Amino acid sequence: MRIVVLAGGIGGARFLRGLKQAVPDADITVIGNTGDDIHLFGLKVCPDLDTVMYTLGGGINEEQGWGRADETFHLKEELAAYGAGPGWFGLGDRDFATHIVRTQMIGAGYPLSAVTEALCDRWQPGVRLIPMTDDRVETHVAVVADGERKAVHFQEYWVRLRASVPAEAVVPVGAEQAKPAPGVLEAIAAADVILFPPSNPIVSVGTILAVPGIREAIAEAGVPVVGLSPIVGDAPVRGMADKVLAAVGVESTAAAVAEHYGSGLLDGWLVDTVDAGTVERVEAAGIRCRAVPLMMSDLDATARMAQEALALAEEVR
Ligand code: GDP
Ligand code: FO1
Ligand code: CA
Repeated sequence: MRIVVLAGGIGGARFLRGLKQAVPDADITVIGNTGDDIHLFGLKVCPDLDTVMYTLGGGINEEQGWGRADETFHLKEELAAYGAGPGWFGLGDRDFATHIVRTQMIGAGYPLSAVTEALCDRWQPGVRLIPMTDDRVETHVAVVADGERKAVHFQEYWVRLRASVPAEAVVPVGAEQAKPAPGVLEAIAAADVILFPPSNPIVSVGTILAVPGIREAIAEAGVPVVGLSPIVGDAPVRGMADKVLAAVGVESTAAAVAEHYGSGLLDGWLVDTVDAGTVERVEAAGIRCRAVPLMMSDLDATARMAQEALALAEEVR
């Protein structure tokens, strides 16, 4: 079975671990969000691609959900001693090596998709990981801080400001001009099923869908498209989805997120059992909906979520 998954970072990566356990023989292609990417110290950092690669490859810091296990921060401390910032972004020594290799290869002329493939040669994530685009896309968030309206990089909004100020708009800068990376549209066209993991619907899946051609290819693939809600009990399980949903005028409920994707894109939607009361509302929007446990508390629970998503895909096929 050929499965295509549109993934952000932690939510996407953890779901993928469960999916791999649920269907070990599946041929899984992951289209990764690159809107979170940031250039720091002359290096290109791709948090969501790295989170997927490290999580599936066994190198992730499990408690944190991002960055490397067994990490140290000597380089960051040395940079800070020179006054070289930003100090608010925690790049570890082991992680730095990834960004150095990536930046070196990009400088040598390789596209990000080829670089990601090379990095995955080491990590062997057991899926084909493709960035949504080889072009530069950066999510910016419009905020009002100190009485002034300004746009900040998504990482600055999330990591430096801790999403403590309201987001007024979310803009995937560069997305309109971006082209899907080689292999993205081909994987979608060849898929037997397309899954939206419980990733952020705005700054993860939404950014991938903002690359011209990707949304259209999914809608036209003619195969079941099934998503799992990242919103449980009217709040994100972790992260700032509520803040960025508010910025686009979508309430933080599992049903509203399904409606935001819409029946033109989604065929099936899983909500958590605590949100069973919203199943009818989602179905009224033309999207088949089931309530099942959606907490990725351990690998087995996550594998069951993946099984439920695939079962729903068969129902709507
Ligand atoms: P990020 O790029 O690291 O923010 O990760 P993603 O975009 O892939 O996923 C973030 C989303 O995952 C958040 O909106 C969370 O609510 C959701 N999430 C995290 N853990 C769980 C879980 O156990 N169950 C569900 N349903 N959603 C989760
Ligand atoms: N998240 C943080 O909350 N603080 C950090 O200092 C931080 C550093 C960091 C470095 C590399 C990397 O791949 C991810 C990192 N993240 C950090 C996570 C990153 O902000 C993610 O993009 C968000 O969690 C949302 O996707
Ligand atoms: Ca992300």
